[in-house]
Amino acid sequence: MKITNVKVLVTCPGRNYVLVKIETDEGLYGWGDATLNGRELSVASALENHIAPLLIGRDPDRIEDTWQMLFRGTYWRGGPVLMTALAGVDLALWDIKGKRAGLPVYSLLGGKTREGALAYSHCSGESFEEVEDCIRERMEQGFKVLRAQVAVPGTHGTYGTAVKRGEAVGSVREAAPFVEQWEPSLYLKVVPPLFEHLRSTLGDEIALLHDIHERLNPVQASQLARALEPYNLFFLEDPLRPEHKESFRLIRQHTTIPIAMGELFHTRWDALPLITEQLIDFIRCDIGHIGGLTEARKIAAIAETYNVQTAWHGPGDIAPMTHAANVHLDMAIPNFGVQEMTFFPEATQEVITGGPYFEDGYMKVTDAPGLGTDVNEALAAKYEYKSAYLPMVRRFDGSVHDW
Ligand code: KDG
Ligand code: MG
Repeated sequence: MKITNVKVLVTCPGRNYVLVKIETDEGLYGWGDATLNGRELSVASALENHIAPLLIGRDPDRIEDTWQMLFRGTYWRGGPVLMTALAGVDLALWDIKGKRAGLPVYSLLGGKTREGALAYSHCSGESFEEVEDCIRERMEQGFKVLRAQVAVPGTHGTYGTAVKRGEAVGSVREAAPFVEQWEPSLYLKVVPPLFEHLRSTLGDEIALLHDIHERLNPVQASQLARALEPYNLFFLEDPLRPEHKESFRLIRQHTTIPIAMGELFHTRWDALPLITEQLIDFIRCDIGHIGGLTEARKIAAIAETYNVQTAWHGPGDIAPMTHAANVHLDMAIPNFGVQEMTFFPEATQEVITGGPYFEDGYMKVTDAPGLGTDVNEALAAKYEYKSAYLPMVRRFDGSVHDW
């Protein structure tokens, strides 16, 4: 079998997605996701202009060799754009391999170790009561784990709390970046009382977690982690920027709260020191930004060795193919922890069909061969790309802060 064509499709059924279709001379094709929120066209260009020509004529069965060729063989390696492009190719090749074998990808990865992947969704609000109401609703839907974020009083646009403006978490704004406000001292004051409220009203049964989104410095993150200890968090996510791996030691020295990290990592070497030094409890790389399943399964194996569990990134700004890859891997590995999930809007589900589904607190995949997703290309073509940016963050004094 040979690769005959690589099609890159940029579509915006609600938000922008970059989809990769790899076609073969035997009529089999596979779909991958190469979406990088706010930088979609850079990845599409890398794929179309630089990567696709290298794939034509190759055997799609040789996933590892293709991965090595695109990562090591091209000299310029790593970074969000190239690793997202590589993930798009990688997922499409795993999809083809599964279809060719007539097996779901989890079966190619070693077969099921569990019946479903424990899932979490997001709850947020302008007040503690709004967050609580959202959690109660989600618990009725069957969720056993939930992320809780609350607006920081005195600021506008707190990360993860845009429900009032009708926007999904991390959603993009057209034309120019929306500027959010951020002050660490105000944030540090509001988060512990949020969890005190949630535990006193909801009890201990529901597992709760919180995303700092890499906005604190090491001492602030340690202070927050300590303050949150009484509330039995499932994990505290992304306390520091990925550049400051050595600072995770400080957090560990001050608290036993479980720590999760990784959505901004691009290779296994980014994740390595945190895993081998056991500075985190959950590795949560984005399979769509670290080169796909081929790299993620290696990271999972390294993590298994060091007693670290997985919690792959699962936001709405990666397409259902990556969510499918998440769950196929979750089903197969022994050290799965939890899976972040998204309910995609109808328009997205009409364009990208199939993918994992939610059932009583767990994500599941069907036994369809490959990743189990497909694309309605005619419909996708009707949703043209829209220029869009992630928000930016500024402090009260006007200076830029990490978003
Ligand atoms: O594009 C950025 C989003 O994917 C990110 O903000 C979402 O932090 C996130 C999460 O944990 O889902
Ligand atoms: Mg996050």
